[in-house]
Amino acid sequence: MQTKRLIALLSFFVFTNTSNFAQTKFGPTPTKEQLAWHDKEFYLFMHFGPNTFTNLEWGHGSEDPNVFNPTAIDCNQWARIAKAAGAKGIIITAKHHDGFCLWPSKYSNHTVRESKWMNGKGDVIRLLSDACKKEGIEMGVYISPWDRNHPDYGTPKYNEVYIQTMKELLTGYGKFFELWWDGANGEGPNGKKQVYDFTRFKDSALRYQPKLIIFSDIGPHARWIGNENGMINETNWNLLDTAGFKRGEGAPSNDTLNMGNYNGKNWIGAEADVSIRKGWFYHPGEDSTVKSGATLFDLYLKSVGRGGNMLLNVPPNRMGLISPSDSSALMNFKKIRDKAFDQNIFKSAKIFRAKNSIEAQLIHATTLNAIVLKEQISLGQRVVKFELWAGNDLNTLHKITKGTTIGHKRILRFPTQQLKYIRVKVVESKANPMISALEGYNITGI
Ligand code: FUL
Repeated sequence: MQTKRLIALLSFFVFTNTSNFAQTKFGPTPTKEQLAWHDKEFYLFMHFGPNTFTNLEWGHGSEDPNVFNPTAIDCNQWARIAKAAGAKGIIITAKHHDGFCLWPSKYSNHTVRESKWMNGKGDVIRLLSDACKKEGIEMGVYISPWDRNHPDYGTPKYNEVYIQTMKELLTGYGKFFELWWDGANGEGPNGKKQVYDFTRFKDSALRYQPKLIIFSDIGPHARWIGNENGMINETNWNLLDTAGFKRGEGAPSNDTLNMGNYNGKNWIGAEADVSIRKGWFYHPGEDSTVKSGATLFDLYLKSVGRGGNMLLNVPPNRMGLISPSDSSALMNFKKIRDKAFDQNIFKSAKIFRAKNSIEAQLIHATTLNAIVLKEQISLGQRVVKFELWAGNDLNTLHKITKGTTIGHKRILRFPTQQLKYIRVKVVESKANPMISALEGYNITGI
């Protein structure tokens, strides 16, 4: 027994450092901007516009601009709440499908300028970008390609209008971290058919803001997860094949979007969008549907905890404020996250690395029920399958649980137990596993 133990220990000491392994990239890797985007993990989405006042989810584009009339708008409140909730930014519907622009666009007659709000002198995008800068959080814009108002929609001219519209936003308000393209087009069989020039859209957007992350069904930088419930598959490859696919109807299957492609040719991380309420826009009748902090935490585990980002929609109400029920759910969510990940039990543990494993050795057996793993994704995503072995004697470790991909972050929970030795064995990997973090937690009360 003693000899076996010695050999086991020695083999760990030989490989106590990843620098023993080749630091070469494997397969597609993220850009610098994508790496920074992965690290954001959690940010807010805000759907706001005429629908907020008309109780619709998809406005027709023929609404009287005067319906848009928030009585006490305070974008500082939005940004303050986002910051306090630990969100790294806010992405707003600058233009949703109804075509209404939350800024006074020169390229539309359906904007805040045509409304009575602030005597037509208001600009929500300006207010929000000032507020985000003040709070030190980032901002992104949702500019719906589908436009039910613009007279040029359905003709080649619209592509130019769309580019000019993007240009106004991307050059007039400072840096945005993300541009959001949804895939919806509900015109139906007899509706207008727009042939979008997405290649020009992408090239133009990146000319105006080269560091932008562009989100859509198929990226190019971040992808939809194939559902709006905020849940990513436990197996989540940041890789996607996009050749031959389109946004919207021609997109890869929802299952593929939910888990990526094992051998995908492009690095396109998963962003899980979900609303704190039933709908995307605020509706007074949905006040009772606000998700609790505990439900949001569960979604966090199923998005950020599965290597993706969480984009949580918190729609401002008719006053132009985040409702108290929504902000208190957000604060609870933050409290739960902070408590869960406050104490990394492995902080003072000895960490041993071998070629295909990483192990934490604690001084005493300690109660725990979760681990957090990270892969060094700058070198590519590699781990296919791993197992968690643990116990209180190195010779009799038992298998506690298992997982598949890791990527940016994997949070794995298991039944609460007292453990001294915790070993993550990579049982399948595309190349040398590059695990950059192993943390241990005891998550209680949730
Ligand atoms: C979809 C839109 O059709 C919904 O209205 C909402 O904006 C959602 C986030 O994206 O494509």
